[in-house]
Amino acid sequence: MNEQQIENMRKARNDMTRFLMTYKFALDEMNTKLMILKEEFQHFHDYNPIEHIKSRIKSPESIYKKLIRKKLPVTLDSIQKNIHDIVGFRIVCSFSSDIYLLSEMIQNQKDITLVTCKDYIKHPKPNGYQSLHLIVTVPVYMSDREEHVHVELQIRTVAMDFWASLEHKIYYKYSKAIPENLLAELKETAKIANDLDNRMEKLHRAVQHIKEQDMQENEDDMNMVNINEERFHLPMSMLQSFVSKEEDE
Ligand code: 0O2
Repeated sequence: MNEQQIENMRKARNDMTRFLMTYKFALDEMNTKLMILKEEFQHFHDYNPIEHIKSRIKSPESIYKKLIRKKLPVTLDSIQKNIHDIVGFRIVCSFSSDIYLLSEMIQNQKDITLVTCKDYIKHPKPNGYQSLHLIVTVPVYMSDREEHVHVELQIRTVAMDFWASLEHKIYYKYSKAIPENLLAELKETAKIANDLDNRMEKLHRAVQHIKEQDMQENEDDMNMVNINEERFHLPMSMLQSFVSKEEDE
């Protein structure tokens, strides 16, 4: 390579780095949003709807392979326009109902725009795959510009995640076509995972109902508040003042 070619390659590498930085900021932004939702939900509903979250930036190699597979131009413009899963989140929820609750909470945020929603829970894929896929944009504010960056969110339950991870592993190990009987078996296990989710959801509802009844009976904690892992006393007169103001309005 001559000097000029080396210089051009260096510039291309720097452009790619700057380009991917924007996605890293979008990942940070979405992470903060999810942490806030998780903490707020935990506080008011007394349980954690998010079991765990994994996030990743798609590697340049995977981006390149996807462009080639889809016969798209290999340019930064083309990547920005066509590859919407450079930032990917996998959010694993405790119960099926949490998936839709979380999806709604995310979509209700004013600075988030929904681009596509694929509901593989209501309409599982032929192989049995279940998950809710959202593509959204989040704004990223930089020193000289604002960009709306695509983020993919895959939201699913523990059972759906377990199934998808194993199915993925099975496919990776097999270089040949998978025999029909194994495909049928995989589909059957997806049904079992779905049945488990439905039964856990029923149990969860029953327990929530009992908790709500208990809360109505126990008013001892009325003048205490927990914030930032600290327990504060709330003067009763202060609470009464809030209540009378609200009643006046
Ligand atoms: P990776 O490495 O996981 O990111 P598109 O992204 O729009 O070109 P598609 O198929 O229309 O492709 O998107 P879709 O249906 O939203 O699926 C995207 C991602 O969902 C996949 O990413 C997988 O992670 C996951 N997924 C979809 N179908 C299945 C499935 O049958 N089994 C499993 N285990 N995962 C699935 P990528 O692009 O394949 O790769």
